[in-house]
Amino acid sequence: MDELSLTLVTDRTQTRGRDLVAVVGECLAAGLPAVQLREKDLSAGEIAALCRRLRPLTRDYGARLIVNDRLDVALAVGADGVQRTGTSLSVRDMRAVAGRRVQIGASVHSLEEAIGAQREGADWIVFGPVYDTASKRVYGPPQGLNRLAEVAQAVKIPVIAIGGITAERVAEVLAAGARGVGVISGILTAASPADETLRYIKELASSTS
Ligand code: TZP
Repeated sequence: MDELSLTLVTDRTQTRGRDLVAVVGECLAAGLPAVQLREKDLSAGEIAALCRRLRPLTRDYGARLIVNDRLDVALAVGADGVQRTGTSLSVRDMRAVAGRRVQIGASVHSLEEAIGAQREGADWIVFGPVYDTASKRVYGPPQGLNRLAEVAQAVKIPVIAIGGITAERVAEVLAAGARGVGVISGILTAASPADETLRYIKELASSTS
């Protein structure tokens, strides 16, 4: 499965009290190709500790481990990638530090940011929120499918859509030009995160075939 097609973005406050690593583990067993650890309130040391619990699982299942924001942690734990946020080092600085040892994704919220991230050498873009999402009201109103399509047409690197993406919405998001989707609540809050992962995977497969 295309590694960029489905990224589970973590938020351990949304697991309904279940252990985050256990939840991620069952999603990986169901075929999840990528997980981005995004626990913004944790220290670098705590993020590294969580990564070290996730790394063997992602290796066993052949999935990618991406660390949100912290390039230092990504390098220390041998993660596959880092996801740049608006307050992180620039993509250019990250590349200067890491070279090709990790891939670099950039979270963007506008066409200009998307083009800038590509220019600086990002490997992929995460664009959103596409739909209204309780997980990220802080980024204001949803961007919508038209803006997503605009961004996807303007850059050559893959665009991952995020924000309010349910399994039912996968087809229209891919039709707008996204290479894949990033999901928090759609999977983490489900009664069975593994079953929900499978639903996304089936939707992705039928939308790309
Ligand atoms: N970036 C833009 S929206 C978002 C992030 C991290 C949150 C997505 O969460 P959900 O629950 O999948 O809508």
